[in-house]
Amino acid sequence: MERPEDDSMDYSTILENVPEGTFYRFPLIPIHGVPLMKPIADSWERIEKFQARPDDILISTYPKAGTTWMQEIVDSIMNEGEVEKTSRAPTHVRSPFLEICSPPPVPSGIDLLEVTPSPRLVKTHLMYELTPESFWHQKCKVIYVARNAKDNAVSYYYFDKMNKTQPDPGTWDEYVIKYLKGDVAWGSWFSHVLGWWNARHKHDILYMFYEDMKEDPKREIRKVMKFLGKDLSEDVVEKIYRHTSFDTMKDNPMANYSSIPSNVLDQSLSPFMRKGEVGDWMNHFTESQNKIFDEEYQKKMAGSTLKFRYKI
Ligand code: PPS
Repeated sequence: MERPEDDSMDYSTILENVPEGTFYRFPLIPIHGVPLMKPIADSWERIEKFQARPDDILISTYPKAGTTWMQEIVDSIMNEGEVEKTSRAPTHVRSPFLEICSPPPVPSGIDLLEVTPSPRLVKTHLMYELTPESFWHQKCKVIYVARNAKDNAVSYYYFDKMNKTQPDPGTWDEYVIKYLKGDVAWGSWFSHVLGWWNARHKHDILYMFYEDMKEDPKREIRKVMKFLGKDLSEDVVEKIYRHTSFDTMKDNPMANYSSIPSNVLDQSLSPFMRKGEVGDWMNHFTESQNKIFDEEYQKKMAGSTLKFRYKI
């Protein structure tokens, strides 16, 4: 299949014109105990056997941890800050989503990846244990971004409202419990962040934090540059910093998912680029939700050296 990287219009048109009923709130089916949306579970064999290339860069996150931000940073670094190049296509075409699957005729993440020229920027939300083995055989570079559990939960709640392919989140009160149990797409935040943390020295993994990126974006951009072996001038760092700021990305149709039609992402319910802050959880958690959350958190994170910041 020939699919040039810049045919994003084509992709959006396919999504807009799918037969009625193609997209619905897909149920979650456990794969090795991790709940995944049915089309992903149905394609699991193909996903598991995905063939990575040695120069693939894998961006791995729990959903809503700062994936799109990191995708934009890495693509900007790879293109040495040239905005004309990073504007060639929307995020999901420039950096395909490995495991995403929808019923035909929508191309899957792997369909897109197979026709993407190297070096490919691959997005995944898979837990470490579920990540295709070929990434390790090929010794690929991996950038993992983690975000504190509470802000991550709030962001995921709004996303589950507006993403018409994921289970309905219910009320915020119900969601807090579901999230703590890992009863959401891609499973438990705890297992995700801990699985990747414990694996960080086994492979070429850069473990990043959303809160650090908010605190000092240029410092964190330089960290990613170094990891990717890119030596760019401070002028270019400045350019990348501006191009990947929340306000710029919010207005950038190639980074704000506005090309995905509302039958999939309904941005009138909640914008994809929603707030982009550390500490928004304080506007959502009641005292009792916070107490339940903290108790569970202590249990699940006990003994780990992995620490998060809940305000900066
Ligand atoms: S997804 O659907 O899993 O790929 O979503 P993801 O990109 O991981 O997370 C979306 C949240 O990241 C925020 N975001 C940013 N914050 C700060 N700066 C920049 N540049 C940026 N880009 C995206 C986005 O607003 C979502 O967080 P919330 O808290 O919902 O605003």
